[in-house]
Amino acid sequence: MPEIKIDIPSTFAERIERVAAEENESMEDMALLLLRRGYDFAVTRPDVEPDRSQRPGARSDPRLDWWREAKFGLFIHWGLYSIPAGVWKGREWPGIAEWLMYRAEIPVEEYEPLAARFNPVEFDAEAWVALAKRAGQKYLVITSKHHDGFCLFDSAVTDYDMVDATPFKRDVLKELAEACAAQDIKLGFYYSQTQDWHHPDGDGNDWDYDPAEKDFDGYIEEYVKPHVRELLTNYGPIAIIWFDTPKGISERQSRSLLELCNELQPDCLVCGRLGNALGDYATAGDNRIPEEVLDLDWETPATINDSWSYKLNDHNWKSSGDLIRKLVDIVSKGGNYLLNVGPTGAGVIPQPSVERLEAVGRWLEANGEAIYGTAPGPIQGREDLRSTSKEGVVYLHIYDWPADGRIRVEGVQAQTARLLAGGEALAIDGSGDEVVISGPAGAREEAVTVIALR
Ligand code: JFZ
Repeated sequence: MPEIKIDIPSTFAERIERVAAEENESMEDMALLLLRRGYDFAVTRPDVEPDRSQRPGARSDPRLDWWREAKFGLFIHWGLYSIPAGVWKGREWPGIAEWLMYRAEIPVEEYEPLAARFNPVEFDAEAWVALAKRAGQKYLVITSKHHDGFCLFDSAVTDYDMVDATPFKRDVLKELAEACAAQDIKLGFYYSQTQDWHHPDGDGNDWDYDPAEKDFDGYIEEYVKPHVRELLTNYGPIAIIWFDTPKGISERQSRSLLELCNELQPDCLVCGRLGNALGDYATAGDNRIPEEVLDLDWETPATINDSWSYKLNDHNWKSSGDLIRKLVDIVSKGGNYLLNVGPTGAGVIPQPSVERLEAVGRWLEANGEAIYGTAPGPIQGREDLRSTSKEGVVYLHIYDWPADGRIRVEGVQAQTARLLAGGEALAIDGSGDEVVISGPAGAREEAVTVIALR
């Protein structure tokens, strides 16, 4: 057997040693097991899981109509974790940066003081919303409370929030709510209902608190519910509440949260990660795009680089062409794309994200007709193109323009073909169910060229 030598941080080794001892396994077997578990989680999970799925009846619920038309939203992961940005005590931790507290098992006592350093003087709600607008996004979802437990809103049930615990003292969600209303962008709140590594009764923190002593139901009743009440009362109309990582939440608990949301704001959508298949729409695994059209309302939450929250050394930016193709791919299969940015601790959205969002926005400016309000098109399962449709028009989204300029599609009838951007007419030769379009040799746009068939 070839020997591979890997340097792992001693804290990892200690953790493996601890679980190995608990489970009575060798360290080697335990490392293998953990690796396999991670692999299962990352690779073999279905794209859309039943428990993050859509409740019965929601598929025909008109409350979702705006969301079905919108297709494209901005996700924002922002909180205390944006300050260390993946680095703790001089060591860079692997993985998504908003999980730093958990990965490094940072005691609450050591993590809390980050709040005193959270002073995002560059924060500009209007500019963030204007960026979403330029990108062609119709809604925005921001982390009101992520797993680390810190609240971006002024809460009466904790002081661990933006207004009470930071030198900034501003309710940034209030400012965002105002900017969204002014610029006609719908506002959604991400809220971590199960995991809370700061609250003694929340899920996840087993380094400060003994899991056996936790009163999870008390946490839901006396902490989560008052938060949901505040979020759905103090910020005007909220379009979406984006719960996450349901884990062991019971059906009764998920249902009671849903009822509370419905009572406070009947039009507010609840995402599938509420748990127990009770959400208004299904949320796919992060960055996962299903292979085919799903007869569900579903969404892919996705990152532009790898981390959700700002991470100092994550430079793995997807190209704008890649993002445009992902948007098209998702929409052609009936989904929505919730694309994320991670602002810095100072409140700045990283420039590579800004540039890419603007590039998608420029593409949408010319081709939005083939995206917004469309349904999956009649041509599916091809590598070289995607299709959408609306009001009798079929839109072909060409990924790979054939060298001879001729595009053959089956299963559509059309009299005319035009490039959507610019309107140039293309020669079309239709016989029966097959259409041959003679385009220019070489695509007109780098990422995706759209042809409208009528
Ligand atoms: C969750 C969070 O833990 C993460 O920090 C981020 O907020 C992201 C949007 O959601 O992580 C998940 C949840 C579900 C899957 C993967 C990561 N999944 O189903 O594959």
